[in-house]
Amino acid sequence: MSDEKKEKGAAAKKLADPIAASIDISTQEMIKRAQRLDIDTVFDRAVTLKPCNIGMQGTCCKNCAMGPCRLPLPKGGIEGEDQRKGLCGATANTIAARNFARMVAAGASAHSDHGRGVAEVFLSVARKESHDYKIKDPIKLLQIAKCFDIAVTIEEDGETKDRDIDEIALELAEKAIAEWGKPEGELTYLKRAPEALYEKWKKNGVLPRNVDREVVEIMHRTHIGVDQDYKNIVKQCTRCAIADGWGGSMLGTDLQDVLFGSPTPVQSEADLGIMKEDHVNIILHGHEPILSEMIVAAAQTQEMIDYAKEKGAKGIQLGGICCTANEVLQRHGIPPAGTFLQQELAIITGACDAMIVDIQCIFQNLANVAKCFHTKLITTHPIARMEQENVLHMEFDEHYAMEDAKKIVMLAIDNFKNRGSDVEIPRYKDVQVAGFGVESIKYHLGGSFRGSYYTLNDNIINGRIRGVAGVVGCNNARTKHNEEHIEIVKELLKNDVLVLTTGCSALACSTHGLLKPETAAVYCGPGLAEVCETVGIPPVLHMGSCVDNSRILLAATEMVKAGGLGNDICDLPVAGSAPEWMSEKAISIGHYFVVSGVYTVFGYQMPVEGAPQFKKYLYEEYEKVFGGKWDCEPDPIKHAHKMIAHIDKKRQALGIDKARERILMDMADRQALEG
Ligand code: SF4
Ligand code: MSK
Repeated sequence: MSDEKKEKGAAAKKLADPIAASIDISTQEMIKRAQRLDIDTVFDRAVTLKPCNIGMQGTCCKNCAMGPCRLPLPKGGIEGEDQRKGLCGATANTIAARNFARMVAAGASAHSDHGRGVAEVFLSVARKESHDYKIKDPIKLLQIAKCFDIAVTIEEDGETKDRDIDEIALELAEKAIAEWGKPEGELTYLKRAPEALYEKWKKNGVLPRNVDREVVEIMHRTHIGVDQDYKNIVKQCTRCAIADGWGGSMLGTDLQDVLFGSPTPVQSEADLGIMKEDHVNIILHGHEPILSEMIVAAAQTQEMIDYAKEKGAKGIQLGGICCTANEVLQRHGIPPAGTFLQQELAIITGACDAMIVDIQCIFQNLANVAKCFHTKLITTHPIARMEQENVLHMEFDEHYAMEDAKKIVMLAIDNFKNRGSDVEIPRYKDVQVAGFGVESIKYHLGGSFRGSYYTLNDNIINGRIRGVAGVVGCNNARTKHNEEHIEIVKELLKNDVLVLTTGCSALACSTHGLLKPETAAVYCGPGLAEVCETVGIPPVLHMGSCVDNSRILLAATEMVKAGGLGNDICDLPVAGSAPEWMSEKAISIGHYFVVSGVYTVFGYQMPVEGAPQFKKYLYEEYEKVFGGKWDCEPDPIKHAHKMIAHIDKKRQALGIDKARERILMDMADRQALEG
């Protein structure tokens, strides 16, 4: 192509407005740099490629080759009987429910297959086949063993003796792995839910049998000509989503904690500014910590540090993207470089010597961006490879974990010398405290003496804390990057709502300085600020990655157990939110929160608008069955206030609404006196 043509092409190319695309200055700077270098990013592609309106409504079916059958909602809605149907007669409700179900199945599969991968490594460690991993949290191992009815003591000659931990680990590993495909019974972890919730699931016939079966059944039931009742399809979504949240994800989180250590609060930094010009920068991106744990260990060996220095660098800087970022942050304080939408931008700095990816949320376009720089893009997982030639595939084998990890780190170090001179790392980063597990919240808010969620509940009952919100999930290039996460969280804090966060939402909060104790004085209402300042915690608690949403379920269960706030999760003054959701995993997470009793609001449009009856079922009627329901609100302030209204509704039902009025009056009076 001639230069003139190229210029015309570039001029005609629609580009994103960096200021409109993101609230992060670092992101804006890197979008501008990419545009200067004529490298397209997701932000530009979102301007040129518009979403399909019918797909967005959830009413496009391509489940057989007679379709795709597309059933958009007519302008002005439906009057009288809904006559829309596909070639086979499938109604808009059936089609939308089937599409929704397949999203739940895909999301549950992604989490659960991740969990299975961890369980397999745990089994190989228990069998002493992998020597580079050790059991780092034996206390958690014993706790989980109890859930599986594994004896931790034995009787010998009338004496009770502790069993060998390795023996318990092996029994646990074998039992845990069976959860994916056992032929009968129900998932073992279901009994960890509050009794009232378990009984509700049982009464409604949605107790999952094993993880894999629930996914397979969704795929079967949504095949042409099988389940044609949207309510019955949603019932299977429920069973599958529970299998994710209270099964595959929860097992994944627990076994990761056993193998890699349960998180405790650590201080770190966040944003693209964590990358260092004079260091070898290795970016870890994806989800499973199996590999990233080893890379962290390898990069911290003196051997690798010396090797980096030999090659002219001052050291090795690791940084994370997406949920791998959360995993290595919560256990090692490795700083995140960014969220889902910043993955291309980390390479655009020109300072990324290697990006190591495993599974989920990895843009295929990374390969095209990496081609413009010296960056080595390395895929490591057998199920997630890239077709582009410049991508290296170095399959990771847990049996040779440290050896493989060192090879990868050395490759990054060797690549340091190939870095061009045109490096531009944004200067921005913020400080954070991350890594609150269920146990550390117990410690910080309950004290080691009480060892329960008593203090948290007490502060909710006395009104200082209005309620608790889980704000989680992705970024979506159809919305302004990070804006909704941050506005919603700030509005919740202002109204005395304690926030628990995971996934990319947690990374957004860390980038915007919301994960530090000092945040309380700046953004919180007086009640929440007082509690956080007394206890010394941030008002937004980082609880890990996407699979770690299971920690939020268990935190809610602990609140029920601590007493005073009803006897089921649906009684608690809590709400959930995924402001900028985009992945199928988010739909599975949303659904398991809903059917665990949580009012859950999504920010970006849900694929239900084309099927009003199906939508009404999820948004209104489902609450009567499970106590939780779906909702969607794109405006961040309205979104937060919907959550707050729900929290207040629950406070009123518990009879604790007056306490809050009293406490705030007391505080205002006190402040007036102090003034
Ligand atoms: Fe159309 Fe029915 Fe085939 Fe779907 S399953 S594509 S609605 S004919
Ligand atoms: S990484 S699923 S963009 S949260 Fe878990 Fe982030 Fe969503 Fe991927």
